[in-house]
Amino acid sequence: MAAEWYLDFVDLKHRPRADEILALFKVEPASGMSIREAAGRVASESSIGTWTKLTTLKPRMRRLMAHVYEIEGPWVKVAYPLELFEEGSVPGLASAIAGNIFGMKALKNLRLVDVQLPRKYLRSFKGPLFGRQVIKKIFRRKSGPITAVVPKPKVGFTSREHAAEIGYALWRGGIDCVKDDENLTSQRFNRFERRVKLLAKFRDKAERETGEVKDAFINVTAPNLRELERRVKLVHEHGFRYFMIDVVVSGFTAVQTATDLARDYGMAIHGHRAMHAAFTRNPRHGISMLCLAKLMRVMGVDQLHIGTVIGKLAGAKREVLAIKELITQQEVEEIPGLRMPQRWGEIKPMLPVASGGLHPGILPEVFDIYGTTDLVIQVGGGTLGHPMGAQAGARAVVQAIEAYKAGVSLEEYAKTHQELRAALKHWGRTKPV
Ligand code: CAP
Ligand code: MG
Repeated sequence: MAAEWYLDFVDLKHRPRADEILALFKVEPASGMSIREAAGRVASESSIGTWTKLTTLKPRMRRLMAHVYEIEGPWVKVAYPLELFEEGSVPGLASAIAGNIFGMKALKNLRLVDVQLPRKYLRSFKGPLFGRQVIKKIFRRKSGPITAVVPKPKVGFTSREHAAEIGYALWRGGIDCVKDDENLTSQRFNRFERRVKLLAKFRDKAERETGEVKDAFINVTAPNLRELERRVKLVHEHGFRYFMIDVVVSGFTAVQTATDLARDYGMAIHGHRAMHAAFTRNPRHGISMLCLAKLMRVMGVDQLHIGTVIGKLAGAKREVLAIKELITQQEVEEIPGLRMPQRWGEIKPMLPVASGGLHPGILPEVFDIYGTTDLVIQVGGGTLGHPMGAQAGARAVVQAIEAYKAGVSLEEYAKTHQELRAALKHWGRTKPV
C-alpha cells in the first residue's frame, strides 16, 4: 500500500454532476513533479486528503473526495461534491478551495482562476439586496452613472472639514455620494460618530438646496464584528441608505455579517477592494479578481470596485470586461483560462465601480468601456485637484457626463462650461500611473 494517495484524486473519466462545485486552477508544479501529481495534491488538500493515506478513513467518506476531471496544459479543473461545504458560508468554501493549497511545496505557483457554483449551492445565499436597483430605488433615476468622490487627502480632514467643507461642496457641485477612503475609519482627528452625524446634517442641507437625492459611502470597516454592527446601525439611524466596507481586509465573515445587517436595515453596500492586489495581481499565483468579485456577488455586496482599465491601478481590459459581464449578467459563458460558465439563478446583479486615477478628461474612455447606465464612477484626485476647488471639480465631473450623454466632445462642451474647461486645461487626457 502506497503511503501517498494523491493520484486517487485524479479521475479524468469523472463527469461532474450538476450539483458539484467546479474550480478552474492554473497549476505550475515544482521541479520534478508532474502536472498530474501536482493536480492530485490540489484536489486532495482542498477536500479530504492529507500527505498520507489515513487508517481512519471510513469508506463512506470517500464520496467527499474532490476529483481532478480535466487537465489541459497548466489548466486543471476540479469537481467538489456539494456535501463538502457548509451552505451559505463563503469562509467555509474559501478555506477549502482557496486554503492550504496555495502554500504546498509541490507547487511552484497556483492560481485559482474561477469557481463555478451550482444552483443548489447558490440557493443558500441571498445575494445583493439592491444591485443595480440602487439607481431607481435610492436615487430615483432611470439610469446611471452614480457619481462618488472621496475627499482627498484620503485622511487628514477633521470630521467637520470632511462633511461641512468638502462633502457639502461636492454634493452642491452635483455629486451623488461622498465616499470615505479605504483607510479612513475612526481616527482621532476624524471620529466615526462625529463624521456620520455631520455628514447627515450637510447631506440634508444639500438635499434641501438641490432637490436631489444625496448619500454617502461611509466606511464601517472596524476592528471587530460588534463594532462593525454598531457602526452600520449608526449610519442607518442617520438616514443613509448605503454603507461602505473594505471587503478584503475585513474578511469574508465580516462581509457576510455586513450583508445580513444591510438586509435588516434595507441598505446597499459599497465594496472597496483594498489589498486585493496582494493576491490577484500575479497571474501565476493567488486568486483572480474575477473569482473575488464572484464571491462578493454571492455574499450580497451591491457594488464593487473592479478597475478602470485606463486609470492608475492595474487590471487588463479583457479581464475587467469579463468581470463586468460576470457581475452584471444572469448568465455568462466560459472564456478559456479566464472564466467558467455561470448561471446566477435568483441572485441579483451587482453594479461595477470604476475608480482610481479618473478625471473629467478620461471619463469618456471609461464610458466607452462600461457604458453609462449601470455604473458607479469615483473621481477623487480628479475632483479635489481641480484648480478652482472642490465644488468646481464636482461640476466638471458632472459636465463631462452630460457631454458624453449628449454625444458632444468634451472640448465642445467646455466652450460653454468653465469648470470642465479648467479641468481639461489642467489634466488634458492624461492617464495617471
Ligand atoms: C481612488 C481611490 C480608490 C481606488 C481603489 C484611491 O482615488 O480612492 O481607493 O480607486 O482602487 O485612494 O486610490 P483617486 P480600485 O480617484 O484619487 O484615484 O478602484 O482599483 O479598487
Ligand atoms: Mg481610496
